[in-house]
Amino acid sequence: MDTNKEKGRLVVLSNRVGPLSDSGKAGGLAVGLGDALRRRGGIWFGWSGKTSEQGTFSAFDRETEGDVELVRVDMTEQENTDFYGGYANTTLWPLMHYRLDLAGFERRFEAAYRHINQRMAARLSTLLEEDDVVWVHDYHYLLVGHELRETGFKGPIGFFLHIPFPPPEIFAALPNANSIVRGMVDYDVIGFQTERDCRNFCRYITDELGGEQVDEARVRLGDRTIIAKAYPIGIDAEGFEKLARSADALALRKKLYTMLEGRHQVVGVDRLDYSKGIPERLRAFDELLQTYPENRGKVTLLQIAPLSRAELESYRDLRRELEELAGHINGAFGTLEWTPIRIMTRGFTRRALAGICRASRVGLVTPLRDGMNLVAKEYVAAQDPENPGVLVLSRFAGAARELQAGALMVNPHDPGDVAGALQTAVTMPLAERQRRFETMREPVFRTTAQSWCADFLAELYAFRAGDRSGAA
Ligand code: ADQ
Repeated sequence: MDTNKEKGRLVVLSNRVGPLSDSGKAGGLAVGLGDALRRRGGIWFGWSGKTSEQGTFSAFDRETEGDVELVRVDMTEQENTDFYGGYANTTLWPLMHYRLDLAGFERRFEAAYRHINQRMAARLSTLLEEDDVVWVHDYHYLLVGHELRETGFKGPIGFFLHIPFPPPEIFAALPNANSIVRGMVDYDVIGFQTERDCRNFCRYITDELGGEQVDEARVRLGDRTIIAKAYPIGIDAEGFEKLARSADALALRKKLYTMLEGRHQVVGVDRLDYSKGIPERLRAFDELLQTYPENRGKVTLLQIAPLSRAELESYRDLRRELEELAGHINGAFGTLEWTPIRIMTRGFTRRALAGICRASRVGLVTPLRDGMNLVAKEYVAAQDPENPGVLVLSRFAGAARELQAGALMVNPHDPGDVAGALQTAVTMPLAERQRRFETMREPVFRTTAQSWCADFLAELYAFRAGDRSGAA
């Protein structure tokens, strides 16, 4: 990457800010963005995670590290409930994951969403300089680009959607869907996890709004021509591999091996979210024990599922369902020496996660729908090349595109299919495990968090104010 061509500070807006330093806590995304910000200098702006009476009018909370400033503002209690719990996670999240059955459409949610997008853009605009390049992240801020243009900002604005974009037939169910998509066209570059998501968005523009697909990467609506492309996100693969080989991870592995007493461990790591297919996964594990009884007493499922959005009913229901299911399966099959399923809802350090992945014979990643799924890539990066485990992967994860040649691909809705793949995984000979691992290792180490950032930003920086092909 030629950084000389990339003049201007980088300004990032995302729901949560940081951490910037390589504290061992930063996930791939923070590592990638942190690198990019440090290289160019800039600002990372977002919500403080706190509520206060002033809300988005609160004083900036500013923290400086070298040439990078982390800037945060609060929200009011009401803004947080209606914007974050409401439109972002009750309306958009289920809709984008093809779950119209779970989506709630309330007018006050949409009003709060438009208000917060406008407020965040207004606050951000007071920090901007003329040469800045702005990169907005995720479904919380679909309209910030539009609102920034209203403040008069003329520099390039990019947007990356971390979650899927559903087919137009689904997205059209959103009240005022047309106005949301029209607002998105004020971004100059829109990045998606997969070509399918990108195609769905472009189809919305052409089929629902009468726009035009100009070429593979560009779409036109009215007087705006923008870039819409897939930029699959990756992880800090070398960093994660290093963590998996660290002395701490090794100590943890030894402890796990002692506990397992020669049994195979299957691991699942997911935020406790209905998009991740965790109950379906437990049912598949149940089916494994029913159909292939030789695994009883020999295979354990460790499900790490940190609580997420616990203020929403659908998430609380999910937790209850999981606990019941695990209780039922453990009650039916467990023995004094062996508990079939263990569920842990606490957070782990990245080092511990890397160690757990390396100690697990199978990585079970079966979302019903997922933008990418970084856990699939982390599982691969953590493996011991001499004795690697097997990845069982949902065909509905964005990661399927890059990993399908090496993973055992499954339909997460079909417990028989997943149980069959688990049986294949626990009995797979070493040579085949190694061959499959090598096939997956290549894309995981090629498309990383760092290269993802660099590719997206190269496109965005090329789109300087004067060259905005869509500018009137
Ligand atoms: P998520 O839905 O959060 O991300 P995922 O991509 O799997 O899903 O990322 C989760 C991250 O959290 C992983 O790095 C994982 O290691 C970490 N994690 C999970 N459980 C943990 C625990 N108990 N302790 C510590 N860390 C834990 C959204 C989209 C995805 C997309 C990403 C990135 O839904 O589809 O891949 O953004 O774009």
